[in-house]
Amino acid sequence: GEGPAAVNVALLCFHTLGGSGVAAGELGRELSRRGHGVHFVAAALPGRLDPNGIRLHAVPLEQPPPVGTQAFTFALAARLVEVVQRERIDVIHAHYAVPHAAAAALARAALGGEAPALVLTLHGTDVPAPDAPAGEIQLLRSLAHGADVVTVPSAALGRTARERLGLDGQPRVEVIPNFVDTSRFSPGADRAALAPLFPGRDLRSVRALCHASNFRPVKRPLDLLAILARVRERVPAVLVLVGDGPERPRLEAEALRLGLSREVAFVGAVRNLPPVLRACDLFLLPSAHESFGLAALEAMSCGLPVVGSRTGGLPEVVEDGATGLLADPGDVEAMGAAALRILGDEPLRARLCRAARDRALRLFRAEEVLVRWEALYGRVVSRRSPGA
Ligand code: GMT
Repeated sequence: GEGPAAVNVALLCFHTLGGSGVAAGELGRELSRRGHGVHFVAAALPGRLDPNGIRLHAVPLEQPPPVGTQAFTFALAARLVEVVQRERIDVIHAHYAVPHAAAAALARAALGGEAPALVLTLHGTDVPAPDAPAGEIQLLRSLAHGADVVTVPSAALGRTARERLGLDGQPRVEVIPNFVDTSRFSPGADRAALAPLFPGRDLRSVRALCHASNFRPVKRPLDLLAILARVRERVPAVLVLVGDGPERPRLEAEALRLGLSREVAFVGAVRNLPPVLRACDLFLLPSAHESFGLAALEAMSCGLPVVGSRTGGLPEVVEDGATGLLADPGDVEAMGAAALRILGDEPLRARLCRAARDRALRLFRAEEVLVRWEALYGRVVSRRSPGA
């Protein structure tokens, strides 16, 4: 049958390492595959994205003083005005309230009656804490209220956003989860990627733990080493750390202090993550908070069980007891014990692996989630141009 009408979407997102950039990039890729017009208006394309069929309208991030980096929002808005007019944009989809919804609001004010619809996806860090400055909260409320629809990747973030941004009527807050390309992130245990990370080491009886993040303090990266140390009291194990960020130097120093340097491999940003995941036995995500936990979903899609924190939206991704084991944030005793339980019981691990993959396929497949984005775009576009 005929698919939904093609739309022209302007995607605003961060291109840096992190879930929101990955989520926006993957959305762009899938929309383009399905015949929609995809226009990123951003400093650069999100890291993992291959530019085929996708347009980047680049906005320089750094400008010398006296303009300064604060002018990025203005430059983004100005570019957006041009792109909307030239490319006949139907929907602006902003990932992150600041600066993207702010730039979209400026552009829409300038465009007046020709302004396209605005979809705002919150990812968590852009929802103000209760003790944030009053002006900031008011500004974020007004930005969120200016969108046609606000989406969140988890019901947990939806509750927080409704409460802190006063979103209790219009616009609607809709939960559309992040998704994963389940054919690329596929299972198939293969130790090959591990050997070069631990040269000269016999890895046959060693269990491998994996973690991927941007190493912000909210990820509680030191807990990874505490969990590894507990596991190693009983089982030979190594830890593979993917990504980069502010806490990495501290983590390296702590690994050295604990005598774990040879057991921990820092692989940095990785373009092709699935082979690294497939080489490991278990994924760790001990964050203080996660509004979703896209890295955990990618691991599950590769058939890895997850040991992590019972916080935010993570329990909506990882089904505690079925696709992994969760504990309170900071409870490294419990997480270490959970990891040992899984690694010491192969039938249990095999059951969790299968259930992890099944859950990714059932609830978070790109194809399933894209249908929901298309329906949402269709709805906001027809509301803007009735009879069109
Ligand atoms: O967690 C980060 O530092 C990255 C951050 C981001 O903004 O890119 O991730 C947030 O958005 C992701 C995509 O929706 C979610 O999977 C992460 O859980 C969320 N991070 C937090 O809530 C801390």
